[in-house]
Amino acid sequence: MSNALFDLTGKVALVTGATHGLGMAMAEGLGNAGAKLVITGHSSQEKLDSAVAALRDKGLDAHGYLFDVTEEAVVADMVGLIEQEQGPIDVLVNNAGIIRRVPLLEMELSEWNKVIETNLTGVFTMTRPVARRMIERGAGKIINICSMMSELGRDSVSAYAAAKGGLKMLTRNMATEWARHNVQVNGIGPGYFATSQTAPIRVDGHPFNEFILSRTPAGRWGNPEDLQGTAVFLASEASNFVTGQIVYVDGGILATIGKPGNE
Ligand code: GCO
Repeated sequence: MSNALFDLTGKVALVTGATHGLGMAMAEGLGNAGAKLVITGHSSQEKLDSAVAALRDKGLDAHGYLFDVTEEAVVADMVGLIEQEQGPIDVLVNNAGIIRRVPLLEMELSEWNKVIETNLTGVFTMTRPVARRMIERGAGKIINICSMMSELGRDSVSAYAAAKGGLKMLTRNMATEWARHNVQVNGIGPGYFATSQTAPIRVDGHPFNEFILSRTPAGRWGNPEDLQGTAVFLASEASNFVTGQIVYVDGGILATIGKPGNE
């Protein structure tokens, strides 16, 4: 099979929330496939600059822009600036997100709103100005980073699950409305990955760490690099007739009811 199907040379890929973790790993994978990288952060210019430098140290063409994806007017201006400075955005990866692990009855409304606003509404505000330009050009790839919580519930992550469940359906609706314009919209649903976001529940001896190792047929936490192939596939010509799909990269979690603890 021709590797040209997966070649991103000449493409501009924008990854939100990519100063670390899964976003940065996916950006690196897209860059290794030939894309020019635009990564965003929302709080620290220093972190953003450091992430851009790290990607450049790997020989990748990377550029950083600091803005909050939930601020609609700012996003519209930044998308215009990015396309002016870096070229048309061919691939958008909506990765920016936060989590708050609080039992639902104890969660403040402000915490709920912040999680929904960042993880779900932020995809609405970030994607529309990019999608309008992709539609004008007659082509584009949008990848929304969903979650195990797009399919499963878990104590203490209700707002996150509601947002990621909603993101699954937003992905399908974006796919529905924009397929006729040759804009494919898909999701990636990471399983449990070794990142700063999961660090608190991953420490050796933490009951959740043991639980995930037993609940994951592959018997390990994911490494951020495990997402790169799926990101390249959904960003490339290889997925031109794939849209509205959520690809779960989860080591088999969603395939199984699990096994008794003594096996
Ligand atoms: C949690 C985890 C999960 C993972 C990921 C799974 O608290 O259960 O943080 O939310 O981060 O979203 O797909």
